[in-house]
Amino acid sequence: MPRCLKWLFSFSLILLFQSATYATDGYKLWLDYKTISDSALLKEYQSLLGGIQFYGNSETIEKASREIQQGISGLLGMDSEKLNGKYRLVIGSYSNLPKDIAHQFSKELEYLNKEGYVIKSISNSIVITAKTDIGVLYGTFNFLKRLQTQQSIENLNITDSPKIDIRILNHWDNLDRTVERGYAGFSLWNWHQLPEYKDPRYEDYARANASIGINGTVLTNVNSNALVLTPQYLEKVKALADIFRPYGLKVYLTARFSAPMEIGGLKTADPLHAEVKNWWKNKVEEIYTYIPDFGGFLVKANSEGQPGPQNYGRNHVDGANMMAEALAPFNGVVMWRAFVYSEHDTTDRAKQAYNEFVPHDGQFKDNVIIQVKNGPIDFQPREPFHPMFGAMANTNLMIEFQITQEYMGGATHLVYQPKLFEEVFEADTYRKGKGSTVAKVIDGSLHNKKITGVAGVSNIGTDRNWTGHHFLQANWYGFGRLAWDPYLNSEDIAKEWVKMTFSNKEPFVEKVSAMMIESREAVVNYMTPLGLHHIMATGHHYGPGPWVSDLSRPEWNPVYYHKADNSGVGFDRTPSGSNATAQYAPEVAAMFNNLETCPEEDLLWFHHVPWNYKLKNGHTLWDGLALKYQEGVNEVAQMQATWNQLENDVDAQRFNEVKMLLNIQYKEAKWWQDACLLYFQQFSKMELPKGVEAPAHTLQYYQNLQFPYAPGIRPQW
Ligand code: GCV
Repeated sequence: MPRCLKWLFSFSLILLFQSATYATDGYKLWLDYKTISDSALLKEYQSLLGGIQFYGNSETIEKASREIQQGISGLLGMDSEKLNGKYRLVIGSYSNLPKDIAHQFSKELEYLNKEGYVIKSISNSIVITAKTDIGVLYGTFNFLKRLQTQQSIENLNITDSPKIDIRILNHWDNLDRTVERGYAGFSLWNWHQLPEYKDPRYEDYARANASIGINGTVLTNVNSNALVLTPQYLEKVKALADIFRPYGLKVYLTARFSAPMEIGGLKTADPLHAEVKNWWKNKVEEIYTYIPDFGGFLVKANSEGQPGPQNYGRNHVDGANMMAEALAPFNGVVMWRAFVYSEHDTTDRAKQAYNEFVPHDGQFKDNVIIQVKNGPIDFQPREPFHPMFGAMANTNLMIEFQITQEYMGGATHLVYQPKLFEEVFEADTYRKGKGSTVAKVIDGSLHNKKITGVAGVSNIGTDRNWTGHHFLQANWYGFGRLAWDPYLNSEDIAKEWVKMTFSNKEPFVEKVSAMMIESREAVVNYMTPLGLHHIMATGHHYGPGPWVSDLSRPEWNPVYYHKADNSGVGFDRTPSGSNATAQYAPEVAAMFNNLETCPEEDLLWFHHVPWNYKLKNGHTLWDGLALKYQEGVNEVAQMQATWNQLENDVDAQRFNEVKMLLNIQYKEAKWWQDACLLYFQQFSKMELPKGVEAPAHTLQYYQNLQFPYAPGIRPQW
């Protein structure tokens, strides 16, 4: 077929694809390259962009080329072949570019790491280049983002490199396709039909991740199943890895510690046993025959019933290092989780991870990275930062966020989590004096770490819009952006996402991003204000359950965390209580210990406070608590009002879906307020202050509510 016909054909296909699948169901995420509606800007871009020249022939370059053609055809409403503006786009890695162009970039490239890129205007060209093809792909997405967010494309001089090595999603997906704490349908991975049936969605998933710089994915649940390590499943994993590879997305698996016994026929999984070591060595070798760039293992050991080295009288170092040794020859890593707590430790669950891990600082191998949740309990709407951050100067350590909303209303509640991620990154550990932020711990700069990482528990499933709620796509997006650069501003990210996903219209962007930013504090206020935590109902964690006190393990009961009684409420973690504050740097401990300096948002996390204690605004604790709940409910009402004003700016489908979900969120915020205030009122014995709505039902009514089929429940609990 003559070249021009070929192009016409492929251009028509792109348009056909766009119109056939153009729907507002959210499937296209932030990569919906709708034609720019501002005609002046459209003309300007058309006059600036000339032809596109790609250099290189890897699969990754092919993806970048397809992306730019699709993006430009969509955004500019014309065949990218027909562009004849001022600047040609020259795209390729340094080693593939023509020498006369490449040499102009040698300086910039010196400052890039292997995934970074440069976008620069030179005479009549805009050049996107990098050390690697993956860097080129990231640069291509960034260039398209400039068009999507309607920024200037003249005089460009952009260099950017990720600040963190491993930027990874953790899927808590089971082999039967259920998803632990998943609220967006089933697992994307159709294990039954893999490896032959390759759902096109796998590629769409990889492409979306690449567009925000995510470079790894753990396919399986940390509550793991050894079967995924058998040849039958490794073939399936290989099929996924092959699809993901051109997008720079490495595959990792969860490794069940007892696998040598369960699938290997050994009598023990003792990490110091020669046969066990050998089994893992062989298993790892086998995995690399299927997936030559396999990333490594994520391990939950001796936590919530998962097997681990302690079953054999060994410790975390023994377990992690044994796996690390097997992976080292292939440059694989072990991400070993620090989410451990025991019912036999009667002190304070918040202290246990630090106690188990920090004494082993410096003993883990170089390819082990300890994965630590952002706070010391468990992904609450707000937690102080985990005391392990900055406390292990000689151990690689990564942070784990939970993008899926186990403790924040599942996929029903609009909560913009990058605000939470940002708050954690900005927290000051004081481990090397003022300014020792969590971001510096995590990007490795505080203690000069060898490997760095950020993990996010995925909120993705088979729902057509991927995340169950259109706005929760922003949490996937924002996670990726902050994993790339933990110093970014969450509000800027929100605006960027709104522009790419909905509209560039100024009032719309302002209103919607403000609503997103507000949403994080709203959920804290209507669920767990002033430092309350873990008062969610049992098992599914859906809805309030501050009264729960009958579970077998003390630290599974909400009463363990709020300790409400007639004298007050809150967990005393100061030296007069559990002394968990001693695990922080002295400056931080002193701040938390002192009622005067402890941030009120963390008050009940660290102190047991009398009901009539005076808050900084002059209210008693009881009044302040009640008013915070009301504030949370009012904030959701405000979110509803904002959204309802925007009906004409959003397509009907997404408008209505979000509207319905906000209505549920309001109802549930009110439920949280009523149930919690009625419960705590039994102890405070004080009237609700003026401005707080009376509860709709009795406490007993709320206590009797049952949700046996709430989604995301952990099957074995
Ligand atoms: C995957 C919490 C959740 C569990 C989860 C666990 C973990 O306890 O409720 O579902 O298990 O955290 O992070 O391992």
